[in-house]
Amino acid sequence: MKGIILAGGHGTRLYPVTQQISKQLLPIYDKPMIYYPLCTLMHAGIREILVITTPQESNIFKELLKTGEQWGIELSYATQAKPRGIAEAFIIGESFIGSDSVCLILGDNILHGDNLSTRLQQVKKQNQDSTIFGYYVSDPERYGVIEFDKDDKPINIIEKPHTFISNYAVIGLYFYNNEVVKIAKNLIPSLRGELEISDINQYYLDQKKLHVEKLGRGIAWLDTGTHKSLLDASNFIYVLEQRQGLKIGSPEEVAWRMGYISADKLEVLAKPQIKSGYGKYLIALLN
Ligand code: TTP
Repeated sequence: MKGIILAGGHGTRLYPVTQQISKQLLPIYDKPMIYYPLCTLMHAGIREILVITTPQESNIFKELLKTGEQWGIELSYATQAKPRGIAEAFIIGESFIGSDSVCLILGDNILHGDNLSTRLQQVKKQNQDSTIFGYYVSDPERYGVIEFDKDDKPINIIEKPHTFISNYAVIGLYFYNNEVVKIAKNLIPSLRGELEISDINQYYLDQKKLHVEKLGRGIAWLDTGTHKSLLDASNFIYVLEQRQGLKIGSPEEVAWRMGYISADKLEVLAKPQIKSGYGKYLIALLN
């Protein structure tokens, strides 16, 4: 299975902060935002990952994340000229995906929780035609919301519903079989001119091939699109890291724990980062 991180977009809801810099390069407490979705894919056991950015910022991402070899993974890069929709990721990534299945994560989605790694690995292993995740929220009217029948099967996905459908919002993490490339190529742009990921989900739903995993209480899903949610996400990571003394979203640590890199390699990665405390943390893991 291949992985894609979609990290383009305008970030207009974060202006003026994102006028000159990509949202996904901003810090979430002590790490660049893109580290978090990257770690989610690594936790799922996905090691071949395409990072899609704006053309202007491509080099900064390349300098930050490099080839991925340092973390035992393989990173490639592509650009999206304009934010023409999330589903365009599968067209841009067509040759990268090849004949594989693919997992897409949005560059501004942060997921954290007990057992998440195991659950994602299971989803990958189950190899369903498609799997999306429904996250229980208090304000479903802000999201794409999944309606379930009495047997808990998804029957509808409604964007920003005016009346109550359910509390389960669709998050920015999607697993699809290889058919997704063909589906994306046949999409017609929506009224706002975007290739909509919701149209892809609707296609799988119509074919009765959409599987929904519900994420409940022990999982945090944070998106970071506004000033408030950006600060909330930083505070969340800060509080957890302080309390436990464990880091969230460290690719070095995930790589080491997943067995992608050796202890010696972790030490090498830690050394230049000692001054910020990040490197000290990595060294302490080894002791
Ligand atoms: P959005 O929140 O839809 O867009 P945005 O982040 O550019 O923000 P704003 O609404 O403030 O202008 O995107 C969610 C994520 O998906 C984000 O990480 C950017 C990414 N994205 C793309 O890379 N390309 C796209 O065409 C779209 C629609 C989103």
